Amino acid sequence: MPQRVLNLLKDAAKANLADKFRSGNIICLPAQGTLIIAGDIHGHRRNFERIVNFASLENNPDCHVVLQEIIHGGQINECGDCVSYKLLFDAAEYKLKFPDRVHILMSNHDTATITGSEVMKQGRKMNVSMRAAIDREYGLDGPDIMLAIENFLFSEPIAVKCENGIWASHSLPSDRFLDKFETDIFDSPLKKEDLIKPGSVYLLTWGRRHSQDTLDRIAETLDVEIFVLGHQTDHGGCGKAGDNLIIINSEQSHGCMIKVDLSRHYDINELMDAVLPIASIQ
Ligand SMILES: [Mn+2]
Repeated sequence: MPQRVLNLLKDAAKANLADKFRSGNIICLPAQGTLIIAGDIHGHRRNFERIVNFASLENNPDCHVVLQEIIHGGQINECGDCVSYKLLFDAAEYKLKFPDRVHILMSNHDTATITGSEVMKQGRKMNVSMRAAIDREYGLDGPDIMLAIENFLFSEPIAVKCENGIWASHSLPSDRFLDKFETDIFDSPLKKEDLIKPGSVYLLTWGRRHSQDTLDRIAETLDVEIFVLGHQTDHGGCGKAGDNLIIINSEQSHGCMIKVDLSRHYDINELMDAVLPIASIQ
């Protein structure tokens, strides 16, 4: 059993790096097909399954799915610890099944796991909790499983850029760190220190509450029209958080996703109309 999981994570990490749409650490999608963007999942298995069913990638050869922040939340074991790694394994399998069309973005819970820094969710120390659950399930193999999880997370791309001007990432640098943000993280191999404050992957995945001025400056730098981010839960399932920013969240019963036609341009209101409540899917 541990060997199966170790191989799965190793192969899925290779698939992350070998994704044919990956350029540096960005997934660049052409003006063709559809893209489903999900927000934070946080162990919400039912929503993950609904997104997978809706995308039906076996029947839709031009469809891509973007997932993010799979871990930390959802089911717990008999000791009350977080077993969201099981959903991460399922997401890794999904990646392997459709290696060039499933794209799993690096989130701040991922960076915290990779760097071993603590991250709280609803008052719980999530890294401690998930590690305890892994040790309970895998015993002496626990540290190897944990290392394979970290390697998988570290292989993830950090953004998706579409030819139609839409950009998806977990977040963007916040106003006061914008001047410290270095865009070479999009092109160069990532280093662990990029994930530690004030490294630029840290800033990209942890930033919140962006002013319109910041959004406009980043949009110009990255040549982007509309940002679709996760990470912020204060908009419910979805919300407009700027003239060019939509936040989506997929971790609750009222969670949402966005279905984008990659062959056309959108204004922000048209893209808001492309938001779908996940609960509407069987
Ligand atoms: Mn987050």
